[in-house]
Amino acid sequence: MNVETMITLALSKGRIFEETLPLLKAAGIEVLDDPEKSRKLILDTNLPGVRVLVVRATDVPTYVQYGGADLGITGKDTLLEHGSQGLYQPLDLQIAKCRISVAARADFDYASAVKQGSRLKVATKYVAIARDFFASKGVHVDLIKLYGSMELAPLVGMADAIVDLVSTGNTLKANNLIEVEQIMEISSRLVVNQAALKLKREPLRRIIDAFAQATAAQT
Ligand code: PRT
Ligand code: MG
Repeated sequence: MNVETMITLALSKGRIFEETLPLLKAAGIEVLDDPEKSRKLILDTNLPGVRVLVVRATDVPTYVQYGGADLGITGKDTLLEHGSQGLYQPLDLQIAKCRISVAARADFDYASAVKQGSRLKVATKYVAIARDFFASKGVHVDLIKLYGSMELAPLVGMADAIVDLVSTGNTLKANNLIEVEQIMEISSRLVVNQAALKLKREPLRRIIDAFAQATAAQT
């Protein structure tokens, strides 16, 4: 199989990979390796013309944008934060659902601070989303960029609040934080390289259509 006809799909390990497996199955594709067990970064499938790249969640749009992959699956959070330039986004797959929210310590009166026009210290890895959100509310914020474990920042007095993804709410609860405001609902999107869509139209259409049908059947 040469590169011109090979279809390459970029996925991240963990929840997106797991929740994508049923969609792939609907398209007749089975991944032959388990990324949690294998160290391989290129996974074979039952179809000789389809392979899966295992990349960091935040790198999926980049691989697709630059043609390292023909298509990929990525959270709306990642697309908003890191940009979606040049990506065709045909489908909301309704997987890896969560919301992006503001959370604060129980003893911090977020509503009053906002009402009084206080300047808030907010820790997050989503600085672009947070900046837009607070700007739209007219709230002044000092943003502190973190790369993970945002929940810690209010606990050690480094921030008044965080902006982070929430699904069950268990992580917030375990760290004595309260979800004080929801910013938006998040789910994962199919993203496709524009040039690949022209050059490999038929095989990509088949996959996009199968994903669309499987998604519609789920909702
Ligand atoms: O983990 P890593 O640093 O390698 O990368 P990543 O965090 O970017 O990837 P991953 O696989 O954790 O998340 C990929 C995508 O899954 C995200 O971009 C979201 O679109 C989506 N998603 C859905 C989530 C969650 N639900 C989620 N709950 N991503 C992360 N979380 C985290 C959240 O950040 C928090 O720490 O889970 C914790 C909260 O979960 P609850 O259930 O305790 O509320
Ligand atoms: Mg994670």
